[in-house]
Amino acid sequence: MSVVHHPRKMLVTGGAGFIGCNFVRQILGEDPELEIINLDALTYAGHRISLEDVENRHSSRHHFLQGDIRDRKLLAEIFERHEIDTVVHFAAESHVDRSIDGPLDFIETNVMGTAQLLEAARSAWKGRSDARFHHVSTDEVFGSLDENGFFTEETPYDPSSPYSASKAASDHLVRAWARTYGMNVTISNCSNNYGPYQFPEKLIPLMIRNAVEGRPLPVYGDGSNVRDWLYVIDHCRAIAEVVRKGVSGRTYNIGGHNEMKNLEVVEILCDTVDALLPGEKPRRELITFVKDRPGHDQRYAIDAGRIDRELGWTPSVDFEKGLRETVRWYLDNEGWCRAVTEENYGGERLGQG
Ligand code: NAD
Ligand code: TDX
Repeated sequence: MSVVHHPRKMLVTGGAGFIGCNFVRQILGEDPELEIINLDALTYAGHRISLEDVENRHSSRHHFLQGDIRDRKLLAEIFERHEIDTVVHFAAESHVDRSIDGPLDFIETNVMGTAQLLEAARSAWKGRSDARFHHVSTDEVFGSLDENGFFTEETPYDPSSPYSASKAASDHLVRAWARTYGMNVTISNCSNNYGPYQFPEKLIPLMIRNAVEGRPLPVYGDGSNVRDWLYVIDHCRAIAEVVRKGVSGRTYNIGGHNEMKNLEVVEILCDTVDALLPGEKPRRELITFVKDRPGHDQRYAIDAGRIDRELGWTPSVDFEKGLRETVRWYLDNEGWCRAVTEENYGGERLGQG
């Protein structure tokens, strides 16, 4: 049934990570009546510094709590004390390469953590239909495409990596809680995000950083793998639409209409860095082909027709513009990059199995 949902007390999990911090910043700016409890364990990927401006600007409506989604007692206290009416669940281990090196953390957080959160919501909400649980997921649950076709909401699940298998499991749990307990849930599966505050282990920020510092740009395999790039601000707008207007029990695919081979992405990045920060040699010379990722999905492409038809959402930021903004943001925020990586990531290759 289509009923507009008005979030008032929102529990955001993983709101100190890349997409979560952008979401919190955006939705608090848009909705002056919304209050957010931001629960994040601050793993290597989550940093308070990504929320500095949010905490200054919205101190009365943004409450940060450091804690783990697997901590059921903490969750119960949060639901009770803050009278949560909406959950937007981002918290996850999110990097495919790390899931190849150490899959169990992914099962713990992505599967068990989601189950704990669902149970906490079920027990606090007791069948309320006006409280909503939104689960943020990925197109990687659908596996890999060859050169044809798109993932729709009906595409069968066929995950390849421990990361995508754990996200697939969490999607199934959310649907099961809707069918079995009547919980009001929505799910979104989106393509690769890029933009400000992304931890520099992922392709785009890693390449920007390496290009700026004159280090090799490691392209896996022959660089022909295709991803559909979505600007994080567009993604956050889509999530807000689904939370407010999505049909209970329904899944929405979110994509950028922007398929590109990895090698092309890296080349455009090199040219963008060259234009904004001219160097002695073209950065394309730093491109280095390296051993492929085990189980590397060849192509992802999203059919985002449902969210367009039903909720009127389409991506608005074109890739070259989004990438320019992103490169500029990383150039202007080298201090952020240093702060989030200094203790735990030096740009080394991850995920060789
Ligand atoms: P991220 O790794 O940048 O952030 C994840 C956040 O979750 C971090 O702040 C981390 O501290 C927190 N966290 C991890 N384990 C936790 C735990 N046990 N308890 C509480 N907090 C915990 O990830 P992201 O890129 O912002 O992704 C957010 C969500 O979106 C994830 O669920 C991911 O699967 C999904 N997603 C991401 C992309 C993408 O391109 N980045 C694409 C599709 C879907
Ligand atoms: O150094 C690299 N070289 C390279 O060629 C890295 C880090 C990646 N790659 C390739 C692998 C992928 O084909 O670039 C592509 C993008 O890689 P990632 O940035 O690691 O993203 P991906 O594996 O596609 O997963 C991302 O999108 C879906 C997010 O990390 C997931 O959280 C999300 O669910």
